[in-house]
Amino acid sequence: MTDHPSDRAARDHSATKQDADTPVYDHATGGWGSLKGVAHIFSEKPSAVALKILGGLNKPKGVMCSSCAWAKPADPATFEFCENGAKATLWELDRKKVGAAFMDQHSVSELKTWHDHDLEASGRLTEPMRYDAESDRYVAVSWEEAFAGIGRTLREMDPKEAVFYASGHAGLEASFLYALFARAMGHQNLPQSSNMCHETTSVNLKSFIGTPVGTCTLEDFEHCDAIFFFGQNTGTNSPRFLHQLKAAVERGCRIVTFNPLRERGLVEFVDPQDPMQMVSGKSTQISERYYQVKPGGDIAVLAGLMKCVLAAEEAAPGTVLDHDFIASETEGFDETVAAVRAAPWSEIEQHSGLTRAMIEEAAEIYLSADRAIGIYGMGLTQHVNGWLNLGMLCNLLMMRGNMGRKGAGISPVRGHSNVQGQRTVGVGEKSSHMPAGKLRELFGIEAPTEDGLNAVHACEGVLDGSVKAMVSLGGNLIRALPDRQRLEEAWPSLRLTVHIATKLNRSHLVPGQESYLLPCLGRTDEDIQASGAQVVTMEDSLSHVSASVGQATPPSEHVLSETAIVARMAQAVLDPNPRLDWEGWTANYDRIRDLIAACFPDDFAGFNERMFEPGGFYRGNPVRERTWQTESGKAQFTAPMTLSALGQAPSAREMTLITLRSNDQFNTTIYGYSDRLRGLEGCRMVVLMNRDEIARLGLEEGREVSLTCAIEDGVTRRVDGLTVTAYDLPPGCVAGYYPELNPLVPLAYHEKNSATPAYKGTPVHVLP
Ligand SMILES: Nc1nc2c(c(=O)[nH]1)N[C@H]1C(S)=C(S)[C@@H](COP(=O)(O)OP(=O)(O)OC[C@H]3O[C@@H](n4cnc5c(=O)[nH]c(N)nc54)[C@H](O)[C@@H]3O)O[C@H]1N2
Ligand SMILES: Nc1nc2c(c(=O)[nH]1)N[C@H]1C(S)=C(S)[C@@H](COP(=O)(O)OP(=O)(O)OC[C@H]3O[C@@H](n4cnc5c(=O)[nH]c(N)nc54)[C@H](O)[C@@H]3O)O[C@H]1N2
Ligand SMILES: [Mo]
Repeated sequence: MTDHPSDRAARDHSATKQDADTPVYDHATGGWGSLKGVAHIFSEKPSAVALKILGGLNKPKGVMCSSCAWAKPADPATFEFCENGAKATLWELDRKKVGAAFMDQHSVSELKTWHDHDLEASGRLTEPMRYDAESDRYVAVSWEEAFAGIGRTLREMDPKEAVFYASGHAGLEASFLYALFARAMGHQNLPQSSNMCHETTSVNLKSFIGTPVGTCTLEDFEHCDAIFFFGQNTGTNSPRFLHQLKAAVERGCRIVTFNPLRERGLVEFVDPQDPMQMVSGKSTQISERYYQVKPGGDIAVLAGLMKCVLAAEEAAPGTVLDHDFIASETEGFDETVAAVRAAPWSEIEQHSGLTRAMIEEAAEIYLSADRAIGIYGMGLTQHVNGWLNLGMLCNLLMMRGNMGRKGAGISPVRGHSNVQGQRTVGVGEKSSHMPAGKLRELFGIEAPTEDGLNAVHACEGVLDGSVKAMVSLGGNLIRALPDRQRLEEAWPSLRLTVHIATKLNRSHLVPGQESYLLPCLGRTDEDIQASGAQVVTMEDSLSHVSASVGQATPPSEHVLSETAIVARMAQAVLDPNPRLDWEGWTANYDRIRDLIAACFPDDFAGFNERMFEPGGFYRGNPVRERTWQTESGKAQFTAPMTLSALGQAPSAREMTLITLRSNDQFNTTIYGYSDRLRGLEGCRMVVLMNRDEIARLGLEEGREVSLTCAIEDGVTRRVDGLTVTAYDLPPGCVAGYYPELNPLVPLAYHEKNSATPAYKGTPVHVLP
């Protein structure tokens, strides 16, 4: 894709304001900067309701923050929210309105030239609308007409031609009905945002240790002696976690981080709720050691660490490995050890970009810890060999029995606030995601037996014409997916597109032949149904389920809850079935929670009674009892068959592209143009690389360049107009922002087992 109009708008938004020198933000994360960071979101003074909602955020009887999925402590701080949580909350409480009057003034073609920031900043969607091709505008439609139209068109097609996408926002109630609706209709094409995110986790952790989710709870962070961090940017993406990390450091826990960028949050932190730190400016150093690994270099790092553990065991036999654990709980240890021993240090150094001495130093910290936790994020999952990243991290932990005991385990940090929970209640393309027996028993539904489409496969279906309808429960698929240009071209041939959304985004501007924009309540909004005020529930990264109580007046009387919209769509599409009481369920969400408990009794027994427990109720995890729900019934060691997580080794002319989130965005929602914690301001159309690489490529700072994808498959993938910016990165790689650079990532370039796009390791050329 060449210069995209919306990206041009981003570039022109303001001149690049880089420091003359390599940008650095040398202040700690948190502190006064985090308070100032929220200020630009306020166009006006926050209302009393907004302040009340912020004060109750992530506390029992409050709103559960719609920003990240980090856990809600049972004994919350005075302010249990962060800078980005405040931004997300205020962004949703926007009093500006986008309805038919707004659309009358702006054609869809015009809106397409707007930047993502300006689209969402226009305000909350306030009435249902339908795209009118003749006037190229969204026009008002009644809810009755909208549901009748959707029902008619979906009934006309083969159910398997429809795809129901869910971004991880909606509560468990709407999500469960959505998953049920799809299966009652006769398909399980239920891709979810996790397909672009932690699907690597869901698929591969399940096969290694028998659980698709992390094994730790907040209590474990009070008992661990060491934490190993791989590719997760806490300071921006889950800032509340910094409180547990600070407490851990203060009691002597040692933290080691591997990340190509020196992300400030993992370097140091000033707790905005600690008056002494705020006044003195004194910070807590978070990582004792910080290693700037090359992208895709973590398998090599982990192989190096494992070699050090083996060497220590040789030096003091019987004292280092947890022989009992390995013998009784695991399989595959000997093959794995053989492969690790065979991996030469020279190759480990080459792939990781770190020296043997550095890895040995990190290993000493691992060996000093009786209890260790492994943390990771997109830096491990969004690679072609992401599966092996995870396998190797499990290996390292399991060598010393760091699974299934207090203060130990593996903890993927999830993204969307309910992304994990949606999967727990059946939003997923596999038959195993929803028990067929229960569907039969409870509703008399015969669920499809063949698996449906995940995000990548659904897109392939849009490209080849086999997918004909795309319904989106939140999200911004066209911006979030790889290969944007190809998808934008194919999307308009869809017969039906339906968006259930709070705010206008770019995906809404690529309508199918028949297209509806359906405004829904956000999490902060009061949700009144026939039986009274309702609550919705969500599951956090540590598998705790909490209720969220909306409190703001909805943006208009024409906005429906996500639960109501899903239920009414289902009614419009499905033949009447007395056991599917869509109206009764919408009237009282307690009844939906009873159904969830009936369908998933192990996870949700007593759901309605437990959802207000401080900190949420724990779903449990079999690994904590050392029960391994794998095929063999044992935990699996994984032999490294390669030392690189990249799909292809970059040639000398190629650079590995990392796509990043700034501190001023939530996925495709761009709050502003500041990446404060990285010292970058004003412009998102940048390509970051280190000074030596800039010189090696014959470039200079401030120069505009293009990036092209180096994978040759007959498609040209290109982004122009990127300003070269010096940044402290390892050699051989460049970084830039998601979603601006998504046109460079091929749809087919994804993690092997789960099809998670390789957004952190795409080979590119830099063109002057
Ligand atoms: N404010 C804010 N919060 C968010 C989001 C947001 O956009 N904004 N998004 C939410 C969502 S959906 C998600 S999934 C999470 C994402 O949160 P994270 O998992 O933190 O994801 P990213 O910021 O994409 O990348 C994480 C880190 O990986 C590093 N990295 C890149 N490649 C490699 C590699 O090969 N190895 C290693 N070790 N590190 C690497 C990057 O430098 C970056 O620091 O955050 C959630 N929270
Ligand atoms: N290059 C690159 N691409 C990536 C990534 C990356 O690291 N690099 N990360 C990937 C990841 S981890 C993820 S999770 C995906 C995210 O992909 P998505 O989940 O599809 O995208 P979001 O940007 O989170 O969706 C934002 C939109 O959601 C709607 N919305 C907000 N709140 C609500 C609500 O309460 N209800 C409803 N119905 N709608 C709401 C608004 O209309 C808003 O415009 O992107 C992926 N894409
Ligand atoms: Mo995500």
